[in-house]
Amino acid sequence: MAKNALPSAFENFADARKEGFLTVKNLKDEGKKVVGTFCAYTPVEIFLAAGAVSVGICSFSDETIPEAEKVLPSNLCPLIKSSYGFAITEKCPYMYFADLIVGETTCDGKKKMYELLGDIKNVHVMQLPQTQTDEASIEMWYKEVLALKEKVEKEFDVTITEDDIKAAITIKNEERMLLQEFYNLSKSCPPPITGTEQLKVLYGSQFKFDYESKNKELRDVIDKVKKDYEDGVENVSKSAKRILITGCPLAGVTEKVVTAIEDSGGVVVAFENCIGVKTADRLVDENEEPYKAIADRYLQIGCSVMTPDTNRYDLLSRLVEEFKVDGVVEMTLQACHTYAIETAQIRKLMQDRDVPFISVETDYSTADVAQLKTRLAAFIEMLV
Ligand code: BJ8
Repeated sequence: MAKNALPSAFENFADARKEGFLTVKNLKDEGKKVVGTFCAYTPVEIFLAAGAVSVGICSFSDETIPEAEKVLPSNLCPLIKSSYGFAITEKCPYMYFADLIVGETTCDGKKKMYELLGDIKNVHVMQLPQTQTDEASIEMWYKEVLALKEKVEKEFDVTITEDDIKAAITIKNEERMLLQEFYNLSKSCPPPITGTEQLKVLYGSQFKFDYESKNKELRDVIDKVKKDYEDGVENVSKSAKRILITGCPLAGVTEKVVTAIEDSGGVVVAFENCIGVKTADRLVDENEEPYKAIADRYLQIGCSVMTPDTNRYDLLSRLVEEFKVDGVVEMTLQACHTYAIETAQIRKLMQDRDVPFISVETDYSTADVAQLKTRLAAFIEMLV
């Protein structure tokens, strides 16, 4: 079996977050505005249309949690503590450079943290409805999207024209279609790449701020992976068990879950989490009124903060079929009540489809690496 050498374009994504620090600093020096975002519900087309750079500032390391715990309760989701910790310690360059931070009323922990963050940073909070189908929620979110446009125009002293917003929708849709094409490569049996490799591109692509060159790099990586596969290069064993990961956002230290799976005879073929399929699956309708189309698209993202979370269930049902998964691993972060409670519904959903399911709870420490490995190895071992 020939071993696949990682295409060079692939490696371009591996250190994108770190390399992006300097890029953002340079962009700031050139006078660009920077917007920090926390959630998949944030309509980034508005920042793009305003000529600003947007960057995800959710943090995935335990480095600043002790500082955060001087203010926040220790029994709180590590993503919230870590992100707040990076803000107060000024250790995250993206957070530091952000002229504006946009959050949404998603879970209780995040929305209360934004109030504290507002004391030290320029924070705008969008009121996110908790349901996705009733007219009042749809109308409310549309108004929130329009309010964000006005806020950005005022803050950055720009006017977003109809052409600006339409161009932003088009280029962001292009990125989504390329990401779809990329992760859909793993529908093949065996998949052409490991989950660790897939994650590098999905996560790294968030930290590339020039959309034209990013989309070109995505095109390159897709073409190279495809060509290697067609040439018979086998990067993943045919016997590897095909795993879908769902649950809380996964990156940084929580990649320990992916490592545990892939060191135990599994291969992650799909990430349903934020940074994975759920953020790229739906396009903004380019034939509708732009802000209505943006509002409609974002509100339909499946996340446990919604009640009921039907779109997550529908997406998961589709993905387990399309990616021919052998098992589903859910990762929840400690003290994330919405995902932890929804585990019961996801377990039932998978039982009804005869798909083996396991849920693991973790945090941003490395103390549970061995325990995760034991549990996930046992899960993969029993997959037929
Ligand atoms: S769309 S997943 S990014 S809300 S912060 S809910 S882990 S307790 S991040 Fe999220 Fe938007 Fe949904 Fe995605 Fe739980 Fe922690 Fe809250 Fe969290």
